[in-house]
Amino acid sequence: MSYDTIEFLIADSVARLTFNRPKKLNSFNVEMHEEVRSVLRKVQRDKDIRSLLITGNGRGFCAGQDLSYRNDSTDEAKPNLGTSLEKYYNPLIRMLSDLEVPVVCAVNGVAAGAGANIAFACDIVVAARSATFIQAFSRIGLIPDSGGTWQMVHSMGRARAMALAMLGSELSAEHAAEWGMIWRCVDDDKLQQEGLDLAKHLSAQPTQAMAYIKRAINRATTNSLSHQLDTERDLQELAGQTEDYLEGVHAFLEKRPAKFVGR
Ligand code: T3D
Repeated sequence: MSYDTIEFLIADSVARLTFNRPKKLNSFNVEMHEEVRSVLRKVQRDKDIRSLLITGNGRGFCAGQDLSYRNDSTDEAKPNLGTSLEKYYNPLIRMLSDLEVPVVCAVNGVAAGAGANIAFACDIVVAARSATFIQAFSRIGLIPDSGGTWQMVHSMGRARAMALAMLGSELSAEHAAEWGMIWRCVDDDKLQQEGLDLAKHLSAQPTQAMAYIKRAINRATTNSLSHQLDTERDLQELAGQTEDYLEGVHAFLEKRPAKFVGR
């Protein structure tokens, strides 16, 4: 299938989604939302896909909402941005967070507005050293959305979150890594290989355990310790019933590398 606003490839159990509106710094219009949603559904359904890599074409990763589609608003006919979030951005963030395969994000350039928060919603984020993250919302009279307020407060703390949101200042990839927003940054020319290597590595891991790890870590941000212990018990019970757990134990005892099948 071909797409107008994205590229989508599957090879060796790794799906690769590339935002592809480079002249607009890969900002989102409705068509792009629909295409992205359709491939995320495919990733969720297709049990042969065991990891997802997201990146962008051109010099930007994603500049959030395409503002040229907001240009015709007048005092009489303002777009309802709550509806836009409910219909497009919130389902996208929920899908990324609920996907049962690891999602690697390779941030190739500026990630602004919802674009930054889409990156932060992925599971392992690597960024090119020259990439920047900008909560650009306040620059146009909006508040961070697409989970940005939640992600920032949980990862970098209230003081930094408040300043970034209010000032709309650029956060360098290096600071994003230091502040716990992303896994790490790498030299620009190493980024795509690094992202692909991570996605390939993850696609050979025990996929069910990856899904349970994701669920446990995501729940830990809001659960009490007691509740989290229950969550770990329930998910460990499920992990212990997988073929991959048996394989992992056998491989360890036989002193050989494990060959996980994702079940
Ligand atoms: O509306 C709703 O549905 C609610 C949901 C909102 C979610 C949001 O994401 S709101 C926030 C929207 N995004 C922004 O406010 C960011 C806008 N972009 C920028 O501030 C800057 O472009 C950047 C800081 C990201 C990068 O700056 P710079 O100087 O490197 O690039 P540039 O020259 O500004 O942009 C390059 C081109 O991309 C340019 O087009 P041109 O002049 O070469 O034809 C620019 O207009 C275009 N572009 C960049 N971002 C957007 C965009 N076009 C439309 N929408 C964009 N968001």
